[in-house]
Amino acid sequence: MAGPAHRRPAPAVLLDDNDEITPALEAALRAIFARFDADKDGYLNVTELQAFAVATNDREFDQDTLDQIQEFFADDAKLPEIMLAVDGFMDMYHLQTQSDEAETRKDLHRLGFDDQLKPVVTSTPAAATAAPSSSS
Ligand SMILES: [Ca+2]
Repeated sequence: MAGPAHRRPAPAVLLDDNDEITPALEAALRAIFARFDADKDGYLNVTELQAFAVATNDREFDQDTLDQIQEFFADDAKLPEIMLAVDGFMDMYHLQTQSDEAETRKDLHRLGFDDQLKPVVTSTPAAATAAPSSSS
């Protein structure tokens, strides 16, 4: 079938029929977690969480949000220190996506993923010169 050269496929599904995180979303979330786990210890501490918050929402988490993360998502074995493991990070996004999928999509865009949950390469000069620019 003839069509436009650049068809836009439907956005990737975030939750499957059982309301579970799809493999595509899980892969994106794991990549995001790894990006913000600056010291690579497998946890997001408060400093790393705040870097994530600023990148996603332009502001740090307030104390209420930190309290919720501590209560519901942080690793129990690390309390009272807030240490968010990747499983807790998944749970956090699972809940958010169930209640507000658009918010998760907005976060993913902010964090450099397209509708297909593929990383968007933006800032390397090589890619910029290789890709022909198109006016829209
Ligand atoms: Ca860390």
